[in-house]
Amino acid sequence: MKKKALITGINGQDGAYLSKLLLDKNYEVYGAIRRGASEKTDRLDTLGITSKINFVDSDLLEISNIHQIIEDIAPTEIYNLAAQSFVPTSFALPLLTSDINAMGCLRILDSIKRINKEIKFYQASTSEMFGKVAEIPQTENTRLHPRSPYGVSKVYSHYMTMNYRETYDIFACSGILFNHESPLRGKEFVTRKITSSLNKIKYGLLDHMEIGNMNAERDWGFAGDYVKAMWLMLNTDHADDYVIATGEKHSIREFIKLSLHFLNIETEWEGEGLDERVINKSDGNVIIKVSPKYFRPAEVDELIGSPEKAKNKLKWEPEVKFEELVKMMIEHDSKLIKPN
Ligand code: NAP
Ligand code: G4F
Repeated sequence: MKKKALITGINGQDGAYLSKLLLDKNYEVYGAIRRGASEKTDRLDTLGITSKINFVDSDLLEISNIHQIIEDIAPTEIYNLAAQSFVPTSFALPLLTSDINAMGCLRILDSIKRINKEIKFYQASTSEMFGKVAEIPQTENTRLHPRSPYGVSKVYSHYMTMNYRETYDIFACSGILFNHESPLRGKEFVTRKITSSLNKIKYGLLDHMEIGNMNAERDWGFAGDYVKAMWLMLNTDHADDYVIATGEKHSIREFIKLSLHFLNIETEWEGEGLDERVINKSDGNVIIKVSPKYFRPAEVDELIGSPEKAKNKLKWEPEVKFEELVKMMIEHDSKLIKPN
């Protein structure tokens, strides 16, 4: 019999890549999707898999709905990827963020406990939980010190996942994923903002880009590699928590410089701090400015993860390297601008 997977947040970046992976593995895929005026399936459309998904209306805010869809679908595995996932928004909407990210996870776990404890569960935890980092690199045992309402909400769901595993013997895993990007990344996140904006600047559709803290560093991987780790966690011998990362970090400034290189834009960099700016050598125009608008009330400066446990126990390794990732995103955004 085919395995059935229920994915919350199916039209998010990870939901789309995970759906593709599970369909290729011959799963029946059910997608929990928030109903608005129209259904959002753009990322699934890009991967050409929308028609293969069984959609169900769902919102993590609504317990009766979650309970009902789990009962109706009777999934083998649930991947909880839905979240208010943008860190700056969590400072403006801390209660909503907590309701979705923290309570949403608990609503699913408690429904599993009541309906069928054999259902396997994956929780999308995050490196944001390490926040003000206690050690470098961060492992599954590093002390958590979140720096945003988003990070705090994810710490709650992380511990709740462990708690339901230990207390009710549910096969519940928490993947502590470091930043992972792709051509399907939302344009509000810094990587896609850079690849999309610099392409627009190159082709004359945008005058300049405003950016925040270029000194921040992230351990960036490719989303397509990271969803494989989610599946491996639920398809190994016992439930556990794993850091999923590349073990390499790069600054936002490095990401920008590499993007400019792939776009063949030669630049001069001037000034420091809020006065730092980037000038296009070919016409003397300022194409990048720093704006305080994009600085955060509390920053996470340096995230770098150790994927050793995942390498040893899951035999998982990231395949796409940093340069390849930047190139893939730049090329995708170029194609969107010049389709021919
Ligand atoms: P994403 O692109 O922002 O997708 C999140 C999805 O959640 C969207 O499809 C959104 O639906 C849905 N959603 C939001 N609120 C909801 C609600 N109340 N009920 C039901 N669905 C709701 O995020 P992602 O990058 O794919 O990340 C997937 C998960 O991994 C998230 O939980 C994120 O926090 C976590 N994570 C991501 C990263 C990363 O680097 N990408 C790293 C670590 C952890 P709409 O389309 O309707 O808005
Ligand atoms: O791309 P970001 O917005 O991602 P952030 O905050 O690291 O969060 C992402 O990764 C987490 C995993 O660690 C996920 F849990 C979370 O859901 C999300 O997917 O920002 C990255 C860095 C930050 O330090 C930010 O201050 O980039 C810096 N940055 C500098 N200028 C900017 C900008 N970020 C954004 N979004 N926009 C800017 O203009």
